[in-house]
Amino acid sequence: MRTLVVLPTYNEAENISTVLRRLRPAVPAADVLIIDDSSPDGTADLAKAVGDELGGIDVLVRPVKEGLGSAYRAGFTEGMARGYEVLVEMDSDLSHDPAALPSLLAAVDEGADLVVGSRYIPGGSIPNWPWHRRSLSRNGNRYAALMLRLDVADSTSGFRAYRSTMMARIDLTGVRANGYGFQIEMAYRVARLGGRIVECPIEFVDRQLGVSKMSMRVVVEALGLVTWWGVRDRVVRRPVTDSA
Ligand SMILES: Nc1nc2c(ncn2[C@@H]2O[C@H](COP(=O)(O)OP(=O)(O)O)[C@@H](O)[C@H]2O)c(=O)[nH]1
Ligand SMILES: [Mg+2]
Repeated sequence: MRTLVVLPTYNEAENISTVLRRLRPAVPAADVLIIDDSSPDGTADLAKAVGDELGGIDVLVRPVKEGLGSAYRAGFTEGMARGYEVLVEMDSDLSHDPAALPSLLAAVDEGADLVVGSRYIPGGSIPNWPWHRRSLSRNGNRYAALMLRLDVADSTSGFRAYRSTMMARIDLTGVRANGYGFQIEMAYRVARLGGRIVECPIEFVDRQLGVSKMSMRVVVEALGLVTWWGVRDRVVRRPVTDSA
């Protein structure tokens, strides 16, 4: 299946070259689209240079930093316009190991509409997270699953593969969340559309270089949206369409 790996970057100059060099042998047939929000550290130029060397790598530069969800929406829209059958998302900081991609893609091949690389199923792990970080993520995921009646152990994971025909049924312009909530919202929308969601165990390695762009604000955004959707689904009982 024709596959596009979408990589969002903001100040990942220390990581992007290694990510691309590990991605290429892991999935030789896949193309790559980097969505860079004019990183001041020159990530885009570096990515272009490595892309020219390795081939099959495009860089889309956006003028201002607009957030992770917005970067993915732009990448997925472009990927669908170009006719890819599978759209992959992963972080560009080496937290997600490109070597895990073939197992995610195999699950799409076997019929999944969305494959989530999961830290919270047997075989999944986060070797170096302190207990408070683990607990926030684990409990946030439990809360989302309960509120949204979502049978996904790790709906905040950003390591995924989508079948394009499913992505095409999602109204991306209506997707509201931008941080961790973006991942939850996308899984929620796929589930509401009756899509088949499969989880595949991954090891999530904390970034070694550069800094995280996520903040408490994106956690609050996710909690607020999940609570609103959960309450709305119980009180209003709207018919299943793709709107959230
Ligand atoms: N294009 C773009 N990429 C972003 C933005 N915010 C984060 N990213 C990228 O999204 C990925 C995940 O972000 P990161 O800061 O590592 O989040 P964390 O792993 O949850 O701490 C990384 O590849 C970032 O470079 C943004 O506003 N625009
Ligand atoms: Mg990260």
